[in-house]
Amino acid sequence: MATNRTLTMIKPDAVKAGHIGAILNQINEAGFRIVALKLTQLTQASAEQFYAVHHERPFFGELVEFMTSGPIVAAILEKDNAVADFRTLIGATNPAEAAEGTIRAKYAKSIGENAVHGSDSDENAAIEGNFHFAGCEQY
Ligand code: 3AN
Repeated sequence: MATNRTLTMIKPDAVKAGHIGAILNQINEAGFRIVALKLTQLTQASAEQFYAVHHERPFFGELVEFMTSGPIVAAILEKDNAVADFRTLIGATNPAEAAEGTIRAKYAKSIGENAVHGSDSDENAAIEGNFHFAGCEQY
């Protein structure tokens, strides 16, 4: 089940810039099916929990501040090989290194404000999907 799903967030920078529709369209056109979707805002506590793995990194405070700075769109996406294919679609963490045409190359401003999140493993995709969505919200 988890092997064909991934969790994305359209981050506050891209939401503020009005890119929700364009990014969801690119996701759909790449063959992903949206199986859960919401506009929401992370609290300090929920952002710290979501990014707990990065707690010791020097950018942790900045990351939490940015991710709580405005609404985000959270979505669970389904496709064969979803985790790896979605990371290819979004491009490198640093938009300056992201391949042409990728979501980060088109919409991200910097390594910190990089437009979208994509799960990095099947295990984390399942954890992150359940972090944002109750079972009855996942179709
Ligand atoms: P990815 O989102 O590509 O999996 P990670 O897991 O290394 O990248 O980093 C998680 C998030 O932390 C990134 N999406 C980005 O917002 C932020 N981040 C990563 N590296 C830096 C950095 N050097 N400076 C500021 N923020 C960073």
